[in-house]
Order: sequence, then structure tokens, then C-alpha cells
Amino acid sequence: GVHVAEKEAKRDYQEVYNAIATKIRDEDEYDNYIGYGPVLVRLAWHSSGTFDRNDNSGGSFGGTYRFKKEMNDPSNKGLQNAFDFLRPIHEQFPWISSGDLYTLGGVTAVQEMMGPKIPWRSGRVDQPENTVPDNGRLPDASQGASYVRNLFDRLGFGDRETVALIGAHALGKTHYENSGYEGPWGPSPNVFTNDFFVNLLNAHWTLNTNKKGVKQWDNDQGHMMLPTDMALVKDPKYRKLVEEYAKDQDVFFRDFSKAFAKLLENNIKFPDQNKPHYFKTLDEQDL
Ligand code: DDH
Repeated sequence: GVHVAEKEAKRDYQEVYNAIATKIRDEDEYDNYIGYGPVLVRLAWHSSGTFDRNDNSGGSFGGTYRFKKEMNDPSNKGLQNAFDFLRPIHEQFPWISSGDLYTLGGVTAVQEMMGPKIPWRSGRVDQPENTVPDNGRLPDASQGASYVRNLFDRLGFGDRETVALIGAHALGKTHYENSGYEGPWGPSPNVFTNDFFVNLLNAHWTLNTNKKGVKQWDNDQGHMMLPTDMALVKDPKYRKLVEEYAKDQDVFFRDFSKAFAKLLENNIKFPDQNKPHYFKTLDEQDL
């Protein structure tokens, strides 16, 4: 009816994008001036990365991160900051679903941090608490290449997509209080680049046991790598891809965009007429 059509017409996702992007720009002091970009990318990933293609459970569709059981998954420590950041946005745009908001937050953050355009589709629908997936589906950073390969296979990703996705570790940092690891991966944690791959190949890494008793790789610039990151240069198939992305940012941007869009849409059947949005950055709108 007319009401539905009118309501639909008011669903301007670029407006939501702009509200998120403006708040990222305004609240730039978060996490010692890294800002909210990285933690928003991580929320988009963790709210999608529960997917299991064996039984089609989990994934971003139901917006189930909002329930305590998922929020309190030890793997999700620190993401409360992203949730709290998005709360006033959700009050401003109450018509957007939780799953759409969490994924759009990540898309906005990647683009505003000068990353590639990410095609994004709307239409996720909040699902009840009994659909929250069990804890423990998100990756354990202390593991090696075969673990990483199995986990990303569960999500429906091959080697190329896996390595591209983990390139998001150019962004943000690890925090003792969240994961037991500490430090940024590289020199520009709030700019989306292929630095993760460059740094992984070129820096001199030593394995240390940190103050929390956790093993991480460190270089002399104050950067770190997780054991799962280092697995990408130890495994010969992964290493080839790391070398390719280190050499060619454009290829990395193209592959990341495709793989991240797929991650955010895993397990969702969008109707054919539901075309992806390509959002303009604040810069492109002179805002
Ligand atoms: Fe990650 N990640 N991630 N990650 N991740 C952490 C932080 C960030 C793993 C472990 C950690 C991806 C894959 C993996 C981001 C994006 C992505 C932290 C630190 C750990 C630990 C949390 C903390 O202490 O605050 C592991 C293991 C994997 C793996 O796949 C093997 C992927 C695929 C992405 C993605 O976005 C596509 C981002 C961004 C951060 C920085 C967050 C922040 O607050 O800063």
C-alpha cells in the first residue's frame, strides 16, 4: 500500500552512511586518535563471521550481535565500543535493521579510511534470541595456516579471499584488555592500505611472550603480528598471495572489496531487484 511505499522511500541509506561517517570524523579521539573506523570494521566482520555453511546458521542477517550471549562471546571483547557508537545512529534511523546497521558501519568505515568502494545491500531482518549462534565460531589467533584455511572454508572462502580479508589488519590494533595481544600491525592504523602485506614481508619479526603471557610477533617499530597473521607467510600458497597484494594495491583493493561484500552477505538471499548501493564518501559530497 501507499504507506509501505512512502516508508520505503524514506529509507535513504546514504543518509545513514553520512551520519556514521560524520560521527567517525567528529569523535576522532577514540583509542588514542585512531578513531572508530577499525572497531566498526571489526564489528561488521564479527557479526557476519559466525556463519557456518554446513547448516546455514549464523551470519549478519538476524543482527544477533545485539543479544548478550553473542556480545559476551570472549572473541567479541572490545566491540561494545562500536555498538555504543552506533546506538545514537540507530535512534536517529529506527527503521534500519541491526544487521544492516552493523554491516553498513563497516562499509562506511572502510570507505572513509580511503579504502575501496564496497557494494552493500539492505534487507537484513532482526531475528529473535533463539537464533543466536553458539560462542566460539570466530578465529583463534594463536593458530596456524591449516586452522585458518578450515575456518575460512566454513565461511565459504578460498585462499585468495582469505588472505585479502585478513589484509584488514592494516587497521586498528590489538589491546591487552580485549584479546591478550598488544599493539598495531603497522604505521597508519586508520588508513586503509596494503601495508599489512608489505610489513609482513619486509619487517624483521621476533616471537615474544608478552606481559599477558601470550605469544606474539614484534618488530623494532612497535608493530605486531598474530600467529595467524604470520601463518600467511609460512604457508607457501598463502605467501604467494601476500606477495601479490604487497606489490599491487589495486589488486588488493579489488579483491578485498569483493570478499568483504560477500562476507557481509553470506547466507542471505537478496531479491533480484535489490541492487547494491555504492555510497559516496563525505569527501566526494564536499561534506
Ligand atoms: Fe582481526 N583481530 N582477526 N580481522 N581485526 C583483531 C583486531 C582486528 C583475528 C584476530 C584479531 C580479521 C581476521 C582475524 C580486524 C579485522 C579483521 C584482534 C585484536 C584480534 C585478536 C582485538 C583487540 O584486542 O582489540 C584473527 C585470528 C583473524 C583470522 O581470520 C585468522 C578479518 C577477516 C577482518 C576483517 O575486517 C575482514 C580489525 C579491523 C581489527 C582492529 C580492531 C580495533 O579495535 O582496532
